[in-house]
Amino acid sequence: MGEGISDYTRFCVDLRRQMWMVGVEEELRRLIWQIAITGKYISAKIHESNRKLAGFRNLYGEEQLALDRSSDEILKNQLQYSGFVREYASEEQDAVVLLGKGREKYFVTADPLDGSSLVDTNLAIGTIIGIHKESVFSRGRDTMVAALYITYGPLITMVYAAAGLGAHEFVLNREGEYVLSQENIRIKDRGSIYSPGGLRKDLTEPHLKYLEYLENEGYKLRYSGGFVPDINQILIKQGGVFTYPALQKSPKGKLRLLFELQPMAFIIEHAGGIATDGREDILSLKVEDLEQRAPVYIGSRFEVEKAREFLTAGT
Ligand code: AFP
Repeated sequence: MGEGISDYTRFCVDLRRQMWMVGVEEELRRLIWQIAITGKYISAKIHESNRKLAGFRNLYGEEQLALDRSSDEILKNQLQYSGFVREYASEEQDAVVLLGKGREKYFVTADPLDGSSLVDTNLAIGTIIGIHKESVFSRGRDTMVAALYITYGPLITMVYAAAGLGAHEFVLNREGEYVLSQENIRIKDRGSIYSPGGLRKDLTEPHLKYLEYLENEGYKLRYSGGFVPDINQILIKQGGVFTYPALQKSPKGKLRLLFELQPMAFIIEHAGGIATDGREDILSLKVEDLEQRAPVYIGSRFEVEKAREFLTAGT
């Protein structure tokens, strides 16, 4: 957006206007806006939730909170009537859901409420969305056209990136509008925080050596157990690294490639950062099935490349 726009004017720029100004094409603008708006309804569910278990388990055998399922329902219903979505894949659904008549433009992936196990602790949690122009069973770099996440914290914020058009943050104001707070967010090549997932006892030797390196370099540990706020912190503090690595007993780590890693990798890359599984770019990994997990190193270029050095030393 033009430099001449005053801060006050900039702050009043709402989501739809900003997407038009940076050049997001119309149908994608309307879809991103419709998804972002569900943040208001999911937030309302969070406020009325009593963390009751829904008595169901998801594809991964994890107990689902009523909140997980209601957040998924809110998203699915909104997308069903958007007119732009052909298929919907969600962490809370056992299979891809056909939403349209087969001619709609987009495929949407969702982790409707990531970190929901934190809801009773009042820590920030989030919604993660990937938007694809063709079947998701391919490489994210070939299929993704946009991604967004919503953070439910002291403020409700939304970050989106659309192919080639940067990464931008909005705050939901009292009137229920998303207004621009940061445009064209850029991550520094080297940061000062690290967000290390996984239990120490389960970590591999090369990864332990990498963590020791970061600690000796004086990186500050910042880890909440919520992927969305932990990634958001690296984006908004403009640097650092989040990792959930290969574990001794789980070489693919914990986080889901389609629902969690691809959207965040898309956004972080649009902010000048990188995301790998320790060796290969996350967006270069082929999605074979919905359950697929991958190790992840995501954030500033220096820290992620340094991880690759430790993990490939001697190979
Ligand atoms: P839940 O959705 O079950 O709370 O898991 C959250 C998550 O998938 C991701 O948001 C975190 O980064 C990661 O798990 C935390 O895992 P640990 O609890 O093993 O640290």
